[in-house]
Amino acid sequence: MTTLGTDAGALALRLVAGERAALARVLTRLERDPAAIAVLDAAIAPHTGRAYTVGITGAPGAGKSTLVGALLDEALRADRRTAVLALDPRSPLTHGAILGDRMRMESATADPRVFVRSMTADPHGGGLSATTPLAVRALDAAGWPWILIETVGVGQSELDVVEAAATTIVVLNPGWGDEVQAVKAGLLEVADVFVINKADRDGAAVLRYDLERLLAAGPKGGWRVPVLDTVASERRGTGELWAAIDAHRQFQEGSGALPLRRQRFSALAIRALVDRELRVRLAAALSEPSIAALVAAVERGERSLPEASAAVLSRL
Ligand SMILES: Nc1nc2c(ncn2[C@@H]2O[C@H](COP(=O)(O)OP(=O)(O)OP(=O)(O)O)[C@@H](O)[C@H]2O)c(=O)[nH]1
Ligand SMILES: [Mg+2]
Repeated sequence: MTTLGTDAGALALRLVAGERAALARVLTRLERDPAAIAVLDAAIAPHTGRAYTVGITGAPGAGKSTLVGALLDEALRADRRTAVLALDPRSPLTHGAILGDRMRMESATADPRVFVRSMTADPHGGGLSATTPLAVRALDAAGWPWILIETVGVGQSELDVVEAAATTIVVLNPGWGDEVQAVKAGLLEVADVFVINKADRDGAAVLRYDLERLLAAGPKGGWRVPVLDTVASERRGTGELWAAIDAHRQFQEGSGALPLRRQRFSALAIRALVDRELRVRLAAALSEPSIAALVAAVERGERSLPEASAAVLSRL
């Protein structure tokens, strides 16, 4: 334990000093080595709080990765150091996310002013809710001023940390009017900026009309949510998207909303870690030999279900 702690602590110091290889190793350990998380995050904690996080979410295939690639090109032109976390909570067995994402962001990834990292849900479940905020904090402590977080799906989990990014971009495509209706409450709650990507296709105007009608209900906390058209595959509209991100940041800095966003992020991060720990403990409790006797007692009608559940809970 001591060796592990010293080792992880030294690694975190190298990360804070800006060593790229140390950052990559820390991210890998946050993903795969639960025993190192406490030491790593404790070493990182004093150096967090400077980065600005931008969540980019939307359905599979909406063009999020292509859009992020285009944003990176734009960032390089503006000499803006930017890190990307590409999250795929879907099973790696059914989806070739990582290779594809690398290719879509390829033009920028060779530049030292850019850092791209993909994370895929482990096939044993648990998702990425607990790991993501730890990874964001590591990137922050490593000195990346802009962190773009790409993830699939909108409003699917109350633990979705992307929805607590300082600015959240929801990416939609022409022809998705029905989907917009179906999830509109969740969309409106989450989106600080709407992007209609693939605006080269038919139906962009209809979708814009639908979105603007939803948004007509009023500005969100004083912020008027913009609806932008992009053609990410042709690098069109991404300069305007950075401008919208900057405008939202300025708005929040002026209105004092930013500290609340940061608090929401931390609260969700704590919940996600607790949630994961509870799952681990529950699985352990349920695999204890004594559980068989408890189940048998329920089967025989000698214990009620709430009694049995209370007995399991008492072991967590
Ligand atoms: N016509 C058109 N195609 C686009 C545009 N942007 C992206 N695409 C294409 O849409 C497909 C999906 O793009 P991705 O960037 O992988 O989409 P994604 O949302 O990251 O997908 P997942 O990560 O799998 O959910 C690719 O074939 C892109 O080339 C666009 O603006 N117009
Ligand atoms: Mg993608």
